[in-house]
Amino acid sequence: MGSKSGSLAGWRAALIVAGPLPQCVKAILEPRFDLFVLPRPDAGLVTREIAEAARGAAVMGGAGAPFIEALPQLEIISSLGVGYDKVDVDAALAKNIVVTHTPDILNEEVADTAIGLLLNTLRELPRAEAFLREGRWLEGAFPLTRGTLRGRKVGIYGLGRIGQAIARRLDAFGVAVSYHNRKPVPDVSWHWEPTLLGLARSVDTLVCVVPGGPGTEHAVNAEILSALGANGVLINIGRGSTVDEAVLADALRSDVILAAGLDVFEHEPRVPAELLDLPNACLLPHVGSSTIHTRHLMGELVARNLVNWFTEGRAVTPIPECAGSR
Ligand code: NAP
Ligand code: 8YV
Repeated sequence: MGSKSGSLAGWRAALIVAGPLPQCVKAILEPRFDLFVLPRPDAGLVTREIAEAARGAAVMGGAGAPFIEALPQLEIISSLGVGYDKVDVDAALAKNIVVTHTPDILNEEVADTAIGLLLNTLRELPRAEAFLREGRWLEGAFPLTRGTLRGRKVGIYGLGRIGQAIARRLDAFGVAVSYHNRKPVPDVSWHWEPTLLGLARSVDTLVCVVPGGPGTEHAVNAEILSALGANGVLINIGRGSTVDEAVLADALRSDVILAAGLDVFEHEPRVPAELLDLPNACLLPHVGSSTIHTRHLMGELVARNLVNWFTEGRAVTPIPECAGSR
């Protein structure tokens, strides 16, 4: 990445701000840069003026190859979110463009959401609240739930930054935790299973928090779900593409597993009708990090990556594929 000048050297660089980013992104960048604000990172919205001038882009919602290729002056893509499966990294690397993301600052928020989703799924709390609001409590008590966290064995698929924050919370709940990654994490006490199938066979609750992309696509399939067993619970807070949704809907309908809680879907914001119809699926609209507090921190980091690049020639949080870039 060494050939491009990251220095402002007395002129204002032009940047794109694309997508529904937190307000602080524009507020931080506006005094220092000329901004082109776009509703989304879409090649069709790139005018000749933008193409000739834009040297950096703050994006929410990814950056595909056509968008990247429409911007010949681009040096850096600063993406909101820790996951960057919607950024075409190969297209960026081919053009010597640095990609940055927002790791760590959202770990605790997303882990809180995962625990909330797990408890809502097991104890059916959204359904219990709907029962009360519909006035049905006057007719009798809400039924006892089959699901409980008591006595569960939880397997975490993806014990990274967020996975470890989830595991620490589960320790406090007094349940057994183990995990599967491609390699064991040094210096942690949780048991490592070398395969996902081995993990699924040894637990009754699987929490997915792996990145999306080809390495994890539809990894949660019929074999994994049936290994969890009839008391099995699947939680997905990572990426929707990890789970074969059609197979999951079948498994929920035919009691292969007990229940599922999903914050992410393969084709967001579209959610398969088969899942919407199921009472044993607890479904959230990708809200893992969605608080004003955490999105503000993520926005600040998006902006800081751009400011640092154009003032010091170094990104703050490049994705691993770009680590070592200036
Ligand atoms: P991270 O620190 O990179 O952790 C990812 C973990 O997954 C690593 O421990 C990695 O270990 C493991 N992993 C990766 N590929 C794997 C594979 N093919 N098989 C088995 N294990 C694999 O990432 P993070 O910061 O925790 O974030 C994880 C993901 O959560 C993000 O990429 C994003 O997709 C998702 N996310 C969702 C939300 C939400 O709102 N729902 C919010 C934030 C993040 P190895 O490399 O050893 O395999
Ligand atoms: C965001 C996420 O909702 O960080 C991630 O990977 O999935 C979430 O925090 C998303 O990135 C916003 O586009």
